[in-house]
This record gives sequence, C-alpha cells and structure tokens, in this order.
Amino acid sequence: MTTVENPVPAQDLSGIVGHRFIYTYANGWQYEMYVKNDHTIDYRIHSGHVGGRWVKGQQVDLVQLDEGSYKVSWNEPTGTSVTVNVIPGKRLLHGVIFFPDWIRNHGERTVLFQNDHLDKMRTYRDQGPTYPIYIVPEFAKITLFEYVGTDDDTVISVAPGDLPEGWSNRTN
Ligand code: FER
Repeated sequence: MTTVENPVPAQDLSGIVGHRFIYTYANGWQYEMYVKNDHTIDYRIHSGHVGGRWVKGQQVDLVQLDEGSYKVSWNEPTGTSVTVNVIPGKRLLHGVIFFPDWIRNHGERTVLFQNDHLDKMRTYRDQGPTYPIYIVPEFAKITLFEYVGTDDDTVISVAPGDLPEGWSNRTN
C-alpha cells in the first residue's frame, strides 16, 4: 500500500527490462524501443516526422506504475522530451513527445545515428528556437513484443533504412 510518506509502489521491472517492442501510433508513426536495462534504451524510428532517426544508450527514468504498467521518461540531446506509458499485456502504449520548435520545422536535422552527432545536436538545441513546444500525444498499438535479454548491443545496431524490407512489420 502507498502512503504520503511512502508513495512508491513495489518496483518489479522484469516485465519490460530486456524487451524489444515495435509500435505504431494512431498518427501512423512507427517506433521501436529496446529497454536495454533499468535506466537505458536503444531505439529506432521507422516512420513519421523523424523517421530514419536512431539512438543508442539514451538514459531514461523507468518506473512501474502498477501491475503490468510502466512509464519511461527522458530528455534528448536535441531538447526533445518524451514520456511513454507501456502496458504490454494489453499491447497498448501512450506516448507524449515534446518537440522544440526547431524540430517541427527541421525534423530532418535529427534523422541520423545520433550517437555520432551529439555535439551537433546540442548546438541545434541551444540555438533553438525552442518555443512554442510541439506536443504530440498519441496512443499506439504494440505490434511486436519480445524478450531479447539485457545489455545486448546487437538488438539495435543498424539504421532503420538498412533493415530488410518489411522487417518492422513482423508481428507476434
Ligand atoms: C517514442 C517517441 C519519441 C520513442 C522515441 C521518441 C523510442 C523520440 C523522439 C525523438 O527524439 O525524436 O515512443 O520511443
């Protein structure tokens, strides 16, 4: 039971850590997330405003909200903030992306393997403009959910565009 003094529910992250999932938001944007460990994700963006972008080693805050319900939150070197609620048992996800204004206008600048361009992303972030923030709140359907193990650098290791045709549309 949670109280004011101890509001934190029991944390069992085994239902999400070490898992890869692919999901499509209601606006058609398709994403893939690998929860590498309890504080790190790797991801690829298969389609959407910044389709083609991919990132490894993003530090995140990961919590269990309730049985079968998780929340992943982070801030990117670009200035984008993201919070994603994941309910694997229902194949349901809800994400809210908070893009700075410069990414609404020039999303293509972030379409790359970010790890090779971190200083450039921080320079763009600091140049802005940041505001008005472009907020994208969407539900998504999880079309693939699988356990692949923790801390595996081979799970996400090639650009979205270099995968075999139809790779991200595999379902389970
Ligand atoms: C997601 C929504 C947005 C996600 C990543 C982002 C891996 C990243 C956005 C960006 O930096 O462009 O569900 O999952």
